[in-house]
Amino acid sequence: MQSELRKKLLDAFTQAGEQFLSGQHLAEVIGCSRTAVWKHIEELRKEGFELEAVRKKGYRILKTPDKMTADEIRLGLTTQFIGKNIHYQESVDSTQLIAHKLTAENAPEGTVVIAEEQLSGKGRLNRKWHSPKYTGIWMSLILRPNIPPTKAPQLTLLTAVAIVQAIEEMSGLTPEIKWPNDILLNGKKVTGILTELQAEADRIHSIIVGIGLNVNQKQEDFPAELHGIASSLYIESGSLTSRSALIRSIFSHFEKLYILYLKEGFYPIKILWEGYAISIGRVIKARTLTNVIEGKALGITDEGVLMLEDKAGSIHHVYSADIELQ
Ligand code: BT5
Repeated sequence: MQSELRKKLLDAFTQAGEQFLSGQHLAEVIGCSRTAVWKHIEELRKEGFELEAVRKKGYRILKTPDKMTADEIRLGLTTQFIGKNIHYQESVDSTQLIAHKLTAENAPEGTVVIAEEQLSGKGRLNRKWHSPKYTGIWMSLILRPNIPPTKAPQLTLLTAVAIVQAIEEMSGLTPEIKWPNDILLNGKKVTGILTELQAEADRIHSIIVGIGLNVNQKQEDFPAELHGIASSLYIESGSLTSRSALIRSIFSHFEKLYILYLKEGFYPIKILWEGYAISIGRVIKARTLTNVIEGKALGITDEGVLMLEDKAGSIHHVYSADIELQ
């Protein structure tokens, strides 16, 4: 976790934009000595920030490194609670495991675990999630909504909408959502979402939403088994995207949707979700843990459950499955 002083310093630079901030002003805002300000500025430089220092004017930030450190993300972040606490590590087994641990230590809602690389990133049903270094966004978000456990899957759908909105904003690409947890570009997967729950029968302790987003990978960065299945924003758009700017965008879209959801329920999210959904109206195959249902996807219920109509005209409610588009 970063220090409070560092947070205040980056908030001050965020508000100042291109304006210079004097050492004296920074010292007052942050509540420390000018020497301490100078030390923090030197630390930012070591992390790869480029700062301009001009006599009698002060400091301003010219360039930020393309890392996803808490500092890098914090500069320009305008959310109230999502991403306000960032736990950053270069290399981890899985950000989900760390998030579970932090949850047990009472980390506040909105805490995020971010890594540059995962050695055993996981998908649903313990599948593997390929998470190479410095190319994608591998993160886990801790939430503590006051909803019954049965509604937890709605947060997967909400997260998908937030990510699609952020990708649209940052890259101009138009992704589609494949129920329940895939985001596709040109039919290939660029994002997977893994929602895990800590709950009692009728009460949620926390929800940990894992997000894996392929950002700057080139084709050759994917292992052979993912060729033809997976893609990245770089492959689809031809340009590199700043991962930290994309994370800030995800945080801000997510927070708006989440606040709306807590206030008004799932219905407004459902309407947005349907606008991006790929499978609605198409014949699909849903593989659940116990069987395979083939039918036309009619849409999702007001609760987020997929509705399939089979050949005989019966309607099936699917709570969790892998979907194959026919
Ligand atoms: C998912 O599972 O799509 C959920 C992925 C969640 C990953 C995040 S990263 C941060 C957090 N920490 C973790 O350890 N996990 C979460 P599922 O629907 O089961 O899809 C898994 C399948 O996607 C694999 O079996 C592969 O076929 C494919 N896959 C693996 N890595 C991929 C990648 N980087 N891009 C696209 N597809 C991938």
